[in-house]
Amino acid sequence: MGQEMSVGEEGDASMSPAELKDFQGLTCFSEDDILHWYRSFCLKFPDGKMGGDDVEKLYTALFPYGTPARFREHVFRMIDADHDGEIDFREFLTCLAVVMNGNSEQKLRRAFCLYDVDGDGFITEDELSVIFQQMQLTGRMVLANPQHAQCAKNIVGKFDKDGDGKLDFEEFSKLAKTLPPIVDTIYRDVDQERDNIDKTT
Ligand SMILES: [Ca+2]
Ligand SMILES: [Ca+2]
Ligand SMILES: [Ca+2]
Repeated sequence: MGQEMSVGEEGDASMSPAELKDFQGLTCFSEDDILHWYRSFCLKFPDGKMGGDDVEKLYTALFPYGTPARFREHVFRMIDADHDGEIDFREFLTCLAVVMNGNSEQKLRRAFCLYDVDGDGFITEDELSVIFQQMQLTGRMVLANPQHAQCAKNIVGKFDKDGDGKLDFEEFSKLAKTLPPIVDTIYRDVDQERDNIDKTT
């Protein structure tokens, strides 16, 4: 266990060789990269969790052109995979991996979480409408039809194949294939500014 490092009292935040391997499998980062991120994470966040202010910095890195506060809680959902309200190293690293070199399936899953506001596994018209509205506030997505509610209704109507009035992941995938900006806009600025992430962590 030569590589083992421990963060505060949180036993689950220590990095064993098995975890290192696990992270490698999860992220495709090299061992050196993971240990590099881990060291800076431990240094910055000795208790193994990112608090509110720290997450704020992460947002600034991810979205250098600024995001309204209300949009941030949606981005937080993309990162906080276990929904406990905090970002641990695993969540930080997997998010970083998806943002930096994730495949389209991974990006799609994160995007689904962003749109699925209440986390029930389905995207409703209301959820779609809320995100459209807030994306437009950030200047991220300019919809041909500025009526968010109507646009959301049209989209759900078109892609809701099983007729339950909402989009599951499979239906959302079809939507994203037809309308790539639905997912691309979330990551666009990130791709351009990924170097900033390193500077703030
Ligand atoms: Ca969490
Ligand atoms: Ca939902
Ligand atoms: Ca459906």
